[in-house]
Amino acid sequence: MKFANDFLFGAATAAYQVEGAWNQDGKGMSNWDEFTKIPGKTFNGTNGDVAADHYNRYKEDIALMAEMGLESYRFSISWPRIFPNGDDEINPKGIEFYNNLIDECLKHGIVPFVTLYHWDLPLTLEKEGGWLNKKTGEAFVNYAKTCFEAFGDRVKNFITFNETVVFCGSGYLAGAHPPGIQNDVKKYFQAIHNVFYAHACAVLEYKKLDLFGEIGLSNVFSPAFPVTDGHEDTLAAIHANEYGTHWFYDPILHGKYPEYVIKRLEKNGYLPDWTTGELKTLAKAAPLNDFMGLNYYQPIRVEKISGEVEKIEITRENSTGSPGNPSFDGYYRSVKMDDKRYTKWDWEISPEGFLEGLEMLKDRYGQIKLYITENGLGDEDPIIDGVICDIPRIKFIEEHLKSVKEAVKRGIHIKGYYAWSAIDLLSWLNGYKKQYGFIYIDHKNNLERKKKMSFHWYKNIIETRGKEL
Ligand code: 8VR
Repeated sequence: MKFANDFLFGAATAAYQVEGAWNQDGKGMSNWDEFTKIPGKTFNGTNGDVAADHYNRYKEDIALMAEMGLESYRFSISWPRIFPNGDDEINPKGIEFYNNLIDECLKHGIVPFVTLYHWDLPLTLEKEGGWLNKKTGEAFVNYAKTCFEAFGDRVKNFITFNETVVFCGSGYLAGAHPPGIQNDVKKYFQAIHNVFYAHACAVLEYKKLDLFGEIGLSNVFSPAFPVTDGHEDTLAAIHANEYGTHWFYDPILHGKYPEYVIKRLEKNGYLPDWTTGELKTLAKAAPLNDFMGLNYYQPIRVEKISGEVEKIEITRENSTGSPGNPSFDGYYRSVKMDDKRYTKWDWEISPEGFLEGLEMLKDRYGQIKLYITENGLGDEDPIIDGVICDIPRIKFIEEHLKSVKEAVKRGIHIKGYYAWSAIDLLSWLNGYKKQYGFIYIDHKNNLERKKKMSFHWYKNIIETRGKEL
């Protein structure tokens, strides 16, 4: 079986991680421009000031993507490039840059797939309370509308938000992302709701414009599985899926939050402040949502915690996806298992968990249109005689594409696959050490681009539409 001709083989990036040019052409400061300069927050103090300098070298990069045969490029727009202060004045140079980037993609027959919010919030808005302030949501909708009007004639796929669980969880529970707040559960749930309400409003605005494209959101997809089939661990997995998956998918796809979680949040005083009007808007926007983007890296394995709740010691390392943390309410703990495979950063490698998770999603949400908007392997790629031998990455993507193929065969509606990442880029907290790309960036040699082994491999997969998988 081959992948259908309208299935998109793509790759992704995010503005802060690739663009650099942090203060070029009138761009405003983002929360990340500030946060990465605080000592101890990132690996070796790395930041995105220059990153891969994609802002200045996008033509070269798109040409390489075209050479690889890429059918679609998922990138994000930097909000502070468009609105340096978050709202009020538009920066025409920002609009111009993304017009050029989009046109460059189209020139090469690459479908631009645009994320509006991949975590770089205008600093002015962060200072006024960030996602806890409902004004940020209003500013987002204005920014989104500006993008729809400026780019919506050529961009037919918009993702509003990338991984709400990560920027809210890392921002208000782990303190590892801006605004760097730790263990504030109430704020965590409030921020998530404000984001989802902004998403719903943006969807409604988009539909008003009749641009005949599609709009959706990208969520982390990390299905939870119990470590044993015992009753307690099974309960732990139900609990984890309710808080980690349903809480993030239900409001988008069903237009309401899951009862199970609402009840518990009410009891603990964590329920967000929301209005009936906001809840109605979620319900109104849900059926207009065209697709769901899934960022799949790993499942989580969980066990029920019995007895005393352990204190969560948050470090930069354990806040970025590796197992070992109890849930914030001390109900379950994520664990590393002896019989599973892990990356160098302790992320589990599980194409089986991917497939099983996709079945779980189908059971709950039915036949919704899905895009795999991220999937990939973070590694330190060996260079042997000048060749970047990223064989583990090839293996990783191959195994996961096989799961996608099998899912499609079973009737799951997946319309595209975006490897994370198109080119090597800045990892938010792990610097340039953790690589994901098909294209290597030589930081010692003027950011020169080099094709990795996976570049050639992916080119062949695309050319043959995954026939051999
Ligand atoms: C996703 C994010 C993306 C990347 C990839 C890989 C990190 C990284 C944490 O959660 O959307 O921006 O972020 O995962 O991992 O290393 O930068």
